[in-house]
Amino acid sequence: MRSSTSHIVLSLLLAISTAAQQAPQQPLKPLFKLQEVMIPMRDGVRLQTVILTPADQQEPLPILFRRTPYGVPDKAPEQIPAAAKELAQDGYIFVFQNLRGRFKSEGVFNLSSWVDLNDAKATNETTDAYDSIDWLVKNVPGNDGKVGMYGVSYDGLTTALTLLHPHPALKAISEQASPVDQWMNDDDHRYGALRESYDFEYAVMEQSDRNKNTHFDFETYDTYQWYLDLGPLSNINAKYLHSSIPYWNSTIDHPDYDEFWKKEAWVNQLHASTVPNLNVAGFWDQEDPWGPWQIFRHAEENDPEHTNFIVAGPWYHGEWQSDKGDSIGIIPFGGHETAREFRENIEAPFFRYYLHGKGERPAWQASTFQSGSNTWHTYATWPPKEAKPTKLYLHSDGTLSSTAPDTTARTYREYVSDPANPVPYRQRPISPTYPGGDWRTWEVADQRFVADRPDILSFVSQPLDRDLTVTGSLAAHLFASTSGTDGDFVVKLMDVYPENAQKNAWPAGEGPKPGQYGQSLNGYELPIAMEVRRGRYLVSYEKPHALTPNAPAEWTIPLRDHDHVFLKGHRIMVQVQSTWFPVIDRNPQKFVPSIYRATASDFVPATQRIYCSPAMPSYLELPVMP
Ligand code: PG9
Repeated sequence: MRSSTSHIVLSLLLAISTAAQQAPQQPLKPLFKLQEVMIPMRDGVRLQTVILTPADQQEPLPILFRRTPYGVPDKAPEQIPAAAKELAQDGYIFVFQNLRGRFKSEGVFNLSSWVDLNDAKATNETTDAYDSIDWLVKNVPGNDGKVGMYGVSYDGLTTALTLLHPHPALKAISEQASPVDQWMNDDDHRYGALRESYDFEYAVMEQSDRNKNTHFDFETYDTYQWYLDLGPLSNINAKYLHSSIPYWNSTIDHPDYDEFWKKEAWVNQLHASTVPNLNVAGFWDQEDPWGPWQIFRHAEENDPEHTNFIVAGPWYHGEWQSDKGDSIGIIPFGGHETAREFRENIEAPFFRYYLHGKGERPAWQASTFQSGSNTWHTYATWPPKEAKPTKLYLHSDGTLSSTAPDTTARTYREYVSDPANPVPYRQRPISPTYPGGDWRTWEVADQRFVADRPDILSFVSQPLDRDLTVTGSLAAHLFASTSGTDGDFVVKLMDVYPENAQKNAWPAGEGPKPGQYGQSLNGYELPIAMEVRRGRYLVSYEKPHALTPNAPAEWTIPLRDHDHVFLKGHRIMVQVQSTWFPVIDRNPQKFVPSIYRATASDFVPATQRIYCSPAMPSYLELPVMP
């Protein structure tokens, strides 16, 4: 599992062990001294911690600390991997710690973000970080009393949770792709719609065996087929897990946004930038694209010292810690090595300023690598004030334009959504989420793979006569109805490349060859933003309501923050569908008290309508830059 594609979590030092395999014949001079310790927490539980001190250390150094559920390095690195090169040059003592209940760390791993600041006796990821930092600055020889924390995803979450009660020695953090509220968005749900394959496979991975990361043993390679054959979700426990995975049990026991999930939503307790913090977000992060923006906005509520920053780029989950980051899927970044550039020009200077007291603090609040134009940008505030909300209307003839519908002749388009034949979220066969590599880039997959489905509506613009730059938060507003009493709508906003795009995108001799990956950039339908909403939660997240059959209702579907240029000659496309399987569980389309207790006969086809009339205009709202 350590090679798990999504988990850049141990990139810093696990990559070092990989590099060691390619070591030249001569034994290399040791770069670090490794020491393993068990650090006691306030309740007596001891956490397995590995300290890597530079072998040639000349002076006291700050500590860079990372807390993970995925395992710590077991040997000192012999080479510095790409992801750590820029940081290592500045000089740090690197410290890695397994969370409670993982590997040799004592205690129980709850897979929880719950922090009760009012309970003085409680332990959680905030107190464990606090106690560890306290121990480290008092016990690690040669440290200078300053600590930074950083990490991607779960390690980003443990980093971000320090914001709720930081130790005084913690001087800077970079929380990268951290989730904040697992019911509302990111890994496990999208506005209450369950990320079935992710939630299940992840819970199994982390809670089956404390000593390793476990991959569920699918009998069928194409997991689309496996989840379809599974039938109702209750079969996961009935047939496979037998209630042995606590996080999966909690998911099933708490379908709605109840106290359980509200306690997990730690970000609601954050109202200030309590430590200089550099948030990092990927626009195509297939796991945690939303949390970083929430942390940024919450910390922004009180930031008199201007220590709250965000960086975002056209990245899959953790891509900014990969070697180069010069493309995503077959989409090139115009010759930029965005991952290296991020680390060299943003991440390392950030820690250098706050931990070594050298260089400049960032002169911006937000920085992005903008897709489409393939250029770095900085913004004094996010979203930039110049961006103007602009509507793009869906028309009943399948077009998309800035003109509102004016016809009353044909007021809607419709399709039948059948839970027995759900739209695959990516090209089948769909391999298990981990450890294969294809999960990483599914969000940039050419959507032509679903072009022939009758249960998807497409709306497409004319080729653009000039570049259209979209910077800020996007949303879809649909007027929609279903013949059922529950249902989902998925909206996808796409950038459609011209038919001759391929030859211009990659330098001569580089890039995919015609037919490679079965794809070409010619006519490519690139998703820019995609999201789902579930009908039962339109009125209230806490208390689900049945929909009234065939009654149009307004659906607001947030599409998150983006920075993208739709280039001249490209077209904009919007697609609407009602299944997205198995990344999103199937809605029975008949209202039941809990979808997770639905039986096979509850799943029924339904006719879905999208309205495009003067009285009920469906549209996307885009923040368009002048
Ligand atoms: N996306 C993973 C995760 C983070 C936090 C909680 C649960 C899962 C990860 O890649 O670590």
